[in-house]
Amino acid sequence: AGVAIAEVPKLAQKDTYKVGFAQTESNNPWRIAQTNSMKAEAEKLGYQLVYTDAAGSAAKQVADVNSMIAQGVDVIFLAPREEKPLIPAVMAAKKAGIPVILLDRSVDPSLAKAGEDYLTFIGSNFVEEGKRVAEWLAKNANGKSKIIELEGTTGSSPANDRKKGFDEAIQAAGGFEIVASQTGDFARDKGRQVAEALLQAHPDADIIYAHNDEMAIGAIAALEAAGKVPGKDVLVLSIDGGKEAVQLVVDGKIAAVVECNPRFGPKAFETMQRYAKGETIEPTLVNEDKFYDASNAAAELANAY
Ligand code: GYE
Repeated sequence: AGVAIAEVPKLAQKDTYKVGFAQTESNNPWRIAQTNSMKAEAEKLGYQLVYTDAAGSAAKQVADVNSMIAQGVDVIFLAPREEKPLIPAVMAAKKAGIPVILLDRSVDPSLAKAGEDYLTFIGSNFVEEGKRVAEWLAKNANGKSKIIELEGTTGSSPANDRKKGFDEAIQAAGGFEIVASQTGDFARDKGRQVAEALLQAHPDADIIYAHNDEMAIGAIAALEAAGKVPGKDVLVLSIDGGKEAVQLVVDGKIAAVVECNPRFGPKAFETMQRYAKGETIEPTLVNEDKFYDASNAAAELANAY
């Protein structure tokens, strides 16, 4: 048996690179904005991009990474669908001498480490995003208190951390109750179905916190189908801040949204270039996120992705 090497593979300085980007799914505007940002930057630099879409399957995403390894890419950008199932892909790339940069979602920190197994994680602080939603409610809920939480994809780092940040801060605020918390898989129609069932079981719920815009938009459809007025009977809050959601803030149907910045291209490729130059890369590179509510949504609409 070989000795485990506690070091990320090196990256040579070259004029051009063949770079892999293993996307997790493409079923929402956030993913599409991220993919477009990666493709645009690769094109700008004249790098060859090997792009794959796992279509929501962690198993396919592992296979996608293995195929990139077989194709001899220089670097792999990976948006791991879930925290645990993508560990073998990270380890296989390391073993093949290919540095991995995690984009937007992370892997289980007890099973793979930044600076050892992969280079770094670039993305938002999801705990903070959940906390910002809770803090907005603590100030602005106006007596509303019974919360339905729509969680993202089970086992994904944004779902885990958006729940942790929100739940802790809402307990600390006092006076709120999470009456139900269930996954809607970050998807619009699943969010609608789950919200419909949970609203039937908890007709007195007056707040819906969705881990992303898509599920919030699904929940609004469920509320309207149940004869309730979003923004009046029930406050809806979400994370992502795409144009459609920011417009819904303008319309009064979403109360507040924390942006999750999907514009990864420039930072992703700059990080790989810094690494090739021999710079030490920080274990986490945090993206800045905006916040939208009735006070700024109209003015910010044009800037939303
Ligand atoms: O919020 C969601 C997407 O991983 C941060 O995944 C990302 C999340 C984003 O599908 O809409």
